[in-house]
This record gives sequence, C-alpha cells and structure tokens, in this order.
Amino acid sequence: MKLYKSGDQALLEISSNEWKIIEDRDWDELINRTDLFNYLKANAEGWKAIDAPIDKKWDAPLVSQEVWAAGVTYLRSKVARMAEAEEAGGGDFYDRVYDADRPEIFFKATAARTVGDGEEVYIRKDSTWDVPEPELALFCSSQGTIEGYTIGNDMSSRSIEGENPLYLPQAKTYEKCAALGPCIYLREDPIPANTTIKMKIVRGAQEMYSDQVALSQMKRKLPDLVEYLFRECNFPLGVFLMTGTCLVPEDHFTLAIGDKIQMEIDHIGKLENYVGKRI
Ligand code: DO4
Ligand code: MG
Repeated sequence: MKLYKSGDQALLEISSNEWKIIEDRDWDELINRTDLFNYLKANAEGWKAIDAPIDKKWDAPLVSQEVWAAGVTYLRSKVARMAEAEEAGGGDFYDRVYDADRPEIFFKATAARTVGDGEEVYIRKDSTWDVPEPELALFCSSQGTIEGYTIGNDMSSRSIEGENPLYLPQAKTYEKCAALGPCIYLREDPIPANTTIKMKIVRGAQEMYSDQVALSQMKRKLPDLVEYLFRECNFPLGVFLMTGTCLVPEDHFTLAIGDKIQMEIDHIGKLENYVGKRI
C-alpha cells in the first residue's frame, strides 16, 4: 500500500487499479500514528474511489516533520569517506564510527529544505565536489515505531566534508539539500533485506553513473538506528530518517547543473530530481 501527497489531498494506492482519495485531512495528523498500515486498510472503504492517476507529480510526503540521516552504515561509504578525509587527518573517524555501537546520526533538513519528485535539488556554490546519495528513508511515528518507507536523496558536498569532518553540517544541510518521495510505502512486515536500491545519473544523453545495492549490505539494523534517534529527542509529528548510502560514484565524478538523478527502490518506486543552483 502506498500513500501519496498532492497539495491538500492524500491519495492511497491499495493496488495498481484500486485508488482512494482522502480529502480534508491534515497530513501530519494522518500519518503520525502507530499501525498506520492497518489504520489505512481499515478505513479505506469509507474513502472515495478514484481512477489511477496518470503522470501525477507528487509532493514530498512531509509537511512539518524533520529529516534526519544516518551515515557510514555501509562499507562503501566508510571507505570513500576515509579516503576523502585522509589528507585532513580525519579518515580515522569514519573507520571508528563504522565499528562503534553508536551510529552516526545527524540532522539533515527541515521540510522547507526538502523537495519532492521531479523538483530541483541544489549543489552549493562554494563546493567543488558534489554527489547525490540514494538512501532508504524510514517514516517513524512520534512513538518511535517504523511505519513506512520512502526514497531519500542525501545531497552531499564531498569537498566540504573532506576538508574537515567538522564541516559536515555545511556539507549536508543547505537549501534544497534533500529529496524525499514519491510516497510512503506501507506494509505489515519489515521491508525485505533483498530490497534493491538503484541510482542513475544522466547528463544530456549520457549516462554518467549507474549502480545498485541490496539493503542486506547495510551493517546496521533499522530499529537500532531508530532507537538511537529517539533516545533524547521527541518528534511530536513523527520523523523521517535516511539510513545511509552504499552507492558512491568514483572520485573523479561531480554533479553538474542540469544532471538528472534517478533513484529507485524496490516496492517503493522512483524518485527523480534535477540539479540546480541557488541564484
Ligand atoms: O559521515 C558522513 C556522512 C555519511 C553519509 O551521509 C552516508 O554514509 O550516507
Ligand atoms: Mg548519506
């Protein structure tokens, strides 16, 4: 089951040919509940049936929630970050966090800095090395339960974070630094470990990057990441948590204005964004 946001409306895809519209409902109130899947399933009969929308543009599935992110949860991220921070003497930190009990968790973006499917993400003007990071993102209720899944793009400046790990907040958080979407994917059981995350970067007619990874490659357990996030923080409206990347383009690659970034996660769908720059 998938829940999409389009302006003030919520649309529920029960199956490819069974859609419902949920009108006049506050998005924050609708999604922030434990057992969201069964709530939607139990109430679906009362909502109006509609035809499957064609070529619809979906909003990012959040209104007031914060977006957080976990890092160095896959070996590939650890190795890439150790190399980029080596000269600055910070490589060791990534090695240590990969093996530590406490995961790396950082504040990523407010809803206002997060875009949806089909929109522009930005690269910083003071950055020379930029990459998108395709990540499984969790939607957690205010009670700390994992209620759904979406695709997250954790846009990152590798030149800034590589200069000094203390610059991480500037490498990660700026206008349009995050994309989420296209929906919140809901299921009764946890998302399967063989779920695949894919990313393609296209420049004009040329494919610049294409790779994929299975979720099973992640070192951390999703509930452990959530447990750390909720230890000393309350999220009265729920929260989105990106869970780290494994797909890192070769070091010579940096994003350019106009690049198309296509992310896909099994079951959830596709998230496509274009690279722009704040004027
Ligand atoms: O420590 C830097 C950021 C790590 C990250 O964003 C990731 O591994 O996805
Ligand atoms: Mg990341």
